[in-house]
Amino acid sequence: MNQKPSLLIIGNSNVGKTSITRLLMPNPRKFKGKIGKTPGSTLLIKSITQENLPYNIVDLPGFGYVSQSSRRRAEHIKKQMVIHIEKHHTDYFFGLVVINILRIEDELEKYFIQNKKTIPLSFELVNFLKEFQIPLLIIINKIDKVSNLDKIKNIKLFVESAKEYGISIVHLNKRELNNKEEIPYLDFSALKKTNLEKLKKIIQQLLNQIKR
Ligand SMILES: Nc1nc2c(ncn2[C@@H]2O[C@H](COP(=O)(O)OP(=O)(O)OP(=O)(O)O)[C@@H](O)[C@H]2O)c(=O)[nH]1
Ligand SMILES: [Mg+2]
Repeated sequence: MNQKPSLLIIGNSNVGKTSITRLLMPNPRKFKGKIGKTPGSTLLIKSITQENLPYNIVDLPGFGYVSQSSRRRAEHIKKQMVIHIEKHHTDYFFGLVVINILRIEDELEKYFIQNKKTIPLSFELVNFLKEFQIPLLIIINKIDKVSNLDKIKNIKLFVESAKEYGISIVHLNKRELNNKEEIPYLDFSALKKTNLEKLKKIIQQLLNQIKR
C-alpha cells in the first residue's frame, strides 16, 4: 500500500494545474499528464506518484465552468470534486488552489460586482477546503501574461474582495507562521518558473511538519 501523503492541486480548467504538477516532478519526462490544448483535459481523479517524490499529487478540476463544456458537465465535475474531498481530506497535507490572474477581474465582475448574492467560485472553493483544515496556498498563476502594474492591481482586487467573504489573504512572504486564519498566496508563473523555489520550499516545510 502507498503510504505517502498527498498534495492537492485544484482549480478551474486551464489555469495551469498540470503544468505546476509537472514542475514538481523529479522526472517530468515520465509523467504522462497532458498539458491541455483543450480545456478540461484533466477529468479522472488520479493520484500521481513517482519514486523520488516524497508525496503523491492529485490534480483536481475545481468548480468550473468552461464555455466549451456544458453546464451539466460542470455540475457533475463539481459534485465529483466535493465527494472526493469529503472522502479523502485526511490524505492531504497541503492544498494548492490555482487561479489564473487573467480571470480575476472577469470572475469578480460576474459574481461579485454585478450580482452581490453570488459568491465568486474561487472564494467558495477556499471556504469549502478550509472546513477540512487542509493548509492552503493560493497560486496566482500566469503572471508572465500581465504587466507588473496589472499584476498588483488584480491581486489587490482579489485580496480586497476576499475580505468581504471573511477570507483574509496575505502574501506568503508576509504571513505570520502558525496564523491559521490567514491564507497565503503566491504570484507564480509555471511558464517562467517564477517563485517555483518558494513553492517547493513551503511544500517541504509542511511535509516536515507532518513527519514530526
Ligand atoms: N503564459 C503562461 N501559460 C501557462 C502558464 N501555466 C500554464 N500555461 C498554459 O496554459 C494552458 C493550460 O495549462 P494546463 O497545465 O494544462 O492547465 P490545467 O489547469 O491542468 O487544465 P485542465 O487539465 O484542463 O483542467 C497550457 O497551454 C499551458 O501551457 C503560465 O504560467 N504562463
Ligand atoms: Mg490538467
